[in-house]
Amino acid sequence: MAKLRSAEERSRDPAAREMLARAAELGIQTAFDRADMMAACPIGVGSSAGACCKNCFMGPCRLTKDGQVGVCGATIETIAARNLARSIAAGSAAHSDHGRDLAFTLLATADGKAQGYEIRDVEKLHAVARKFGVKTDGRSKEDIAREVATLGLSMFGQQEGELMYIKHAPRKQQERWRRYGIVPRGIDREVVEVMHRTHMGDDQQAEHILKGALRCAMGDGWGGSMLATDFSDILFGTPRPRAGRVNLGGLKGDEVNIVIHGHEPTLSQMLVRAVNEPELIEYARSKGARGINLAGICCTSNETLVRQGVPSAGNFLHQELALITGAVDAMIVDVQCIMQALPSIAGRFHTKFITTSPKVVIEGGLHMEFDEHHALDQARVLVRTAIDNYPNRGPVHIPDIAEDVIPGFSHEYINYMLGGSYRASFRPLNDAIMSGRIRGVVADVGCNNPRTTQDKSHEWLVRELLGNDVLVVQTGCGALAAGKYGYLLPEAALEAAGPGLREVCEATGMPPVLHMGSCVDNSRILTVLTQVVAEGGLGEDISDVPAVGMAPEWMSEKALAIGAYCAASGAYVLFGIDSPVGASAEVTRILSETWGQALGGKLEFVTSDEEMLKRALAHIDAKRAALNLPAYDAGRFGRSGDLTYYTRMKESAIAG
Ligand code: NFS
Repeated sequence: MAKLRSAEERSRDPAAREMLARAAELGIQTAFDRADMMAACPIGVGSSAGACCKNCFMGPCRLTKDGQVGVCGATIETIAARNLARSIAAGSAAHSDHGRDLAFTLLATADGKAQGYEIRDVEKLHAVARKFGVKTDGRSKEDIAREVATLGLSMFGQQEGELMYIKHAPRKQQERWRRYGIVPRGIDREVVEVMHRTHMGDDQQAEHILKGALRCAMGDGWGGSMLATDFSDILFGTPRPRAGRVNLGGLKGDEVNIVIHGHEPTLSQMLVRAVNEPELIEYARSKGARGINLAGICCTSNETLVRQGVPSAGNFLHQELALITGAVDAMIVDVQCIMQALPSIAGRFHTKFITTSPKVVIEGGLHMEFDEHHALDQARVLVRTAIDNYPNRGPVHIPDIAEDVIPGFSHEYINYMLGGSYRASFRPLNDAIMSGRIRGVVADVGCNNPRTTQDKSHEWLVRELLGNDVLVVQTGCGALAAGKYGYLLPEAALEAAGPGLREVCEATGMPPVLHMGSCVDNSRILTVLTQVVAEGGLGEDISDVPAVGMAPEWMSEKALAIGAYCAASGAYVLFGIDSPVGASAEVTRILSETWGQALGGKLEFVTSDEEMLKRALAHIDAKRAALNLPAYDAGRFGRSGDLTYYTRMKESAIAG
């Protein structure tokens, strides 16, 4: 029988440990148990133990020895590259399809056909219109939005040329992309081409297969995801810092709890509106509840946390645990990262588990299909369904654990924060990096994975990076992880920050850990890096900047797509857990050396957090040296600054 790990080995989070004990008491299985009981297939998509090809039915072929080939003669290099390419295509498809739906919502909003939606951020609409080459003078916001949305939609079916967003990257990086042949033509075209190229009997040279994968990932990062972020901001507002809370303690014992889980902000934004309507609050009271509490999981949570401060019940591995509290009256899901185990856990309680996307139906769930044309009415029906279910609650167990956070750092806000409205600029950040007060920047992003201790790597790496004077930017479940341990509160994070970083943060008012949004918002990080390059002094393209991306607890194909487009964009990217291409030394080399030479960025898989930190700091220091910047010296700084700013910021956040 498989050995079950202790609660401490399963999660770093005390709230999760408490709920795991509760799950055991109730005899409910979670992903933590299933990960212990189901050993990962050692060859699966690929690992040091071998690789499996199931792209045709002569196999599946299982290659475990050097020089072995599949029935068609496919080598381990081809198989490892093909498997990775297909994962990247799936991840890119998921992000980009999310972008497509937002484009349709924007179009319907412009046409006055999307009930409840409006163009909330006209400034952002104008900024995106300028990027798209759309005229704004003398035109109504609806007119501009209609053209912007139509152009956005056309990027999916574009067959030739270059995706428009590409020309907004640093010039040198664009040239590298053109030389290496990875500029995406159209978002959908690149996904289709990877699927074609990896079909039996097609592309059979590892580097060439991976070039196709990079081109596809570029269509995500500099296409579908970037568009998703831009259009979400236009419709729902560009994030600015606001107070919120993260963890299961955000659920309320005496209110109707509605948990929204998945990725798209479309329905969740309408739910935010509906739960604040006086008639529905009154209706909840009529059922004996004190009010209605909306809480999120995964990236839907990030979307509503950064925009409205809606509490987050936690990251990926909290989805089952939230249900086990018995306090969730309805869990409403849209797309992505939704475990199939949820309906059966919901069935152990009174919880209504509701699927809403036309793309996602889950056996055992109640399907109430969402249609943006009647969004607000549908949101009201969903809220009523949850309220009607409140009186059916049985015993409730909610851990009294949640942490205050201040998320919402869009690149627009960072720009403003550093310079104020009259001289908004990245100059103070560039200067701080150049002087060595800030050693470099790390993006810690990505999932939880039950194969490792939940949040342990995120928490340890964020703490160590801060202590090494590294500014941390975050998105996705990594951001929610950091939030649980206090790193998204400026004052608390400063306690962990090294002297130079602390000095800069105290002087400029910038927190040392910046929560920038959901996983599609990794595109915001590309924009920040582009602006840092444009500001001057830190090289000519993203690969010159002392910056690293990492996903220490990754699990999804979307994470691989992000890793690929960040590497293509010039970033050094480190992934934890294990390597999906470990079966092939040649593919491992291509992702690092070949991509490094051609694009300036690379993708590496490492299994230990210590090694990840070591490589990240070594890369940052090497980039500093290449720019002729002073070597990082922890002892040089830390004697100025103004701590009172943080005392004030915390007080105002608490005052709400
Ligand atoms: Ni990203 Fe968001 Fe989380 Fe991983 Fe899933 S929620 S899109 S894939 S698990 S970070």
